[in-house]
Amino acid sequence: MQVKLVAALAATGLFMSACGDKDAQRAQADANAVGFVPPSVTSRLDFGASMERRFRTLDRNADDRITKDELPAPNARIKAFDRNKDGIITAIEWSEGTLAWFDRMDLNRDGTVTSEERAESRKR
Ligand SMILES: [Ca+2]
Ligand SMILES: [Ca+2]
Repeated sequence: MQVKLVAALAATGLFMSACGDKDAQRAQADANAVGFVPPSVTSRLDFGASMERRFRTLDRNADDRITKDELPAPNARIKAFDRNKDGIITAIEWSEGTLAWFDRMDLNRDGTVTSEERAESRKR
């Protein structure tokens, strides 16, 4: 009797969590469909750190420079980081460029970029 009850509860639990997953998946699919991005706040430090990781990923031969062959696709924003226009983005050009980009998005200059600021800067 006891065992049966536990099994029944476990089965119910499994059933419910399966349902929950489905609901979450559907919610995610709906969100993707309308291009919804959950509200977020990004600090300058976090942004810098994630851009640093991005640089390391792009710099496949780890020579602290992103060369044309390391760029996934022609990208106007990344090209603009190349201040001396030698076709190579150095680690310094990258960090200055990405932080300047962050500062342009940080409309109220409080050191964080909210999803609203991000959306607003995309419109400009
Ligand atoms: Ca490189
Ligand atoms: Ca350069």
